[in-house]
Amino acid sequence: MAHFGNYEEHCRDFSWSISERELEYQEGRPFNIGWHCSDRICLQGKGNRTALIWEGLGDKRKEYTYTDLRIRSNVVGHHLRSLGIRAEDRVCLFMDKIPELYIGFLGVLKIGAIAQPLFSAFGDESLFVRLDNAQTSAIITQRKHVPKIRKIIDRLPSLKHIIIVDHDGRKELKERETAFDMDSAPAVESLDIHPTHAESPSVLHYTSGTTGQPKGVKHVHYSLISQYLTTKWVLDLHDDDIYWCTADPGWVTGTSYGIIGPFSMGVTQCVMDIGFSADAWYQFIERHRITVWYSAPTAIRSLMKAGDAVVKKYDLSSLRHLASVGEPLNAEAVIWGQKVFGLPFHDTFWQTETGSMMITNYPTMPIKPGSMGKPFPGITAAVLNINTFEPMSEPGQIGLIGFKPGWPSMMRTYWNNEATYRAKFKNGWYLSGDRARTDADGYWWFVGRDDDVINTGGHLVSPFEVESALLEHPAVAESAVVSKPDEVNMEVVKAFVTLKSGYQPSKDLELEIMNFIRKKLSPLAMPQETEFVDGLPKTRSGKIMRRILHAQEWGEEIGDTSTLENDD
Ligand code: 6R9
Repeated sequence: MAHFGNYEEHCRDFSWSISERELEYQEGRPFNIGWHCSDRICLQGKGNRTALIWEGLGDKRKEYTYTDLRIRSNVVGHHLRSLGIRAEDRVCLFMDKIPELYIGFLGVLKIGAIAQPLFSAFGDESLFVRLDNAQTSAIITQRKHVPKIRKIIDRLPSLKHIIIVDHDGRKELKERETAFDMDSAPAVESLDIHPTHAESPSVLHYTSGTTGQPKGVKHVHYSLISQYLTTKWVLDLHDDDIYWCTADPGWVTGTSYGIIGPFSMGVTQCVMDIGFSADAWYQFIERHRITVWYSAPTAIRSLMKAGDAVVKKYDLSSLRHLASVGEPLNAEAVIWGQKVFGLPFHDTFWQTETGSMMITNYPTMPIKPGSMGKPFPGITAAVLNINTFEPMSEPGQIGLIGFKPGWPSMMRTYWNNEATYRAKFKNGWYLSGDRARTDADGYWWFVGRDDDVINTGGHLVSPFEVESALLEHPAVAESAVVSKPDEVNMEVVKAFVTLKSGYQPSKDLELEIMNFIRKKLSPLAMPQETEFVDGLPKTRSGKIMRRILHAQEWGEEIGDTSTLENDD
């Protein structure tokens, strides 16, 4: 039976104390996510249960029980302490989806340090701005990523330790680099868990904005109260479930629901560190008898593209509950799920800043394909007037998605950027930066973003960050970056570029620029198309009007151009 019952009844009777009670939280007492996700599960007598099943390239496979999770995260915590890492120091996790990432995350939290996960495909510049902003003390990484760190280390005086988890002795270690093998280090049976409290910082996740550098979203240990209950009620995890979250812990879905949620409930989860292919994914579900699957629209669209015949090659009968997050989930994708798996995908809407699901579909509530569902019990959501920030009670009106502050996993600030954090609140509401409408039945429908941030395959890309990186290319004079439509990723990055004198547009130059951005930032931020232009549309004050270029790419009305520079 589903953990979640009738939506209206849950809303009526709701209090976060439901979650606090189940997690035995007591105000003023120590509360630590790392402990809750490992030691507590063992104390419940579930130490022998499999916590993590991992598969990597070349048929590599590893398994960890909850006892292993407890001991190995102790090992990581102990090692970090021996290096001098203290509570609230930032420790970056810069790894592919390997066990050290999942277990290291818990180890960092156990000693009260702040976990800063970063997507391992980030290039040196993306890495630099985030490590510099956070004044990170240590980075845990793999051999293959060390060259990127070596490139920027001279500019990062705070970064004292580069901890390499798979050092094989073939290359020499340089200054500040040390080798650490999590699996073979001596077991640490008991570790003094740092007495973090509800409001102690836990995780620092970087997210993209329209202007300026990426923002470090600061979360606290109390976030577990939201993450646990949403995992239980929305993902409906039960003791015997085998769960698969396809997200990378470099992004918030991969930590909130790829580490914290499932481990705090003591279920078995699977991780696949192999690139995408429909066959590989279905095989993975079949092999591990996966029951609950949390994925993203881009992946689902790719599976749809691969066709229904591939699905039939595999026994996917273990699946019982499917969910999705990251971008709008098309109605067709929901219906396709029903057709080929006999199960619809349950869309969930939330953000790095919200820390946990906000508007979602529940196992027991009828789905309207294309709708994000309804606010989680205890969450007060409203469609706000774009100018007055007043809630609009009439269904059908489009406005800003606003949430009443105060849910447990709400971000506590943007790191070193309190002003930008404050600007997210208007008229007593937290503004998500997205637009939506509701219908007469109280279901929410996503309309679009309210800013220029590009959502490519569920990953947010800052146009500003790409523009800044483009300017560092010797041929580029000016640039403007917008999204353009794409069948699978919904949006991809498109760059408009003016060249410095002496440079000519060419296919080679376009490829060179693409590669330049891929290496510096990441494959996600790489422009899929670069258009060389003579000039960019600008306001009279000299600001590039991305809106005009965006409209052009999407075939939309351009709208008000009265502030345009060359338009008197
Ligand atoms: C969890 C996560 C947040 C932004 C958000 C919105 C978009 C997320 C969505 C969705 C439509 C959904 N988004 N879920 N749009 N329907 N179900 O993705 O966090 O990386 O911070 O992105 O993603 O635009 O504001 P994050």
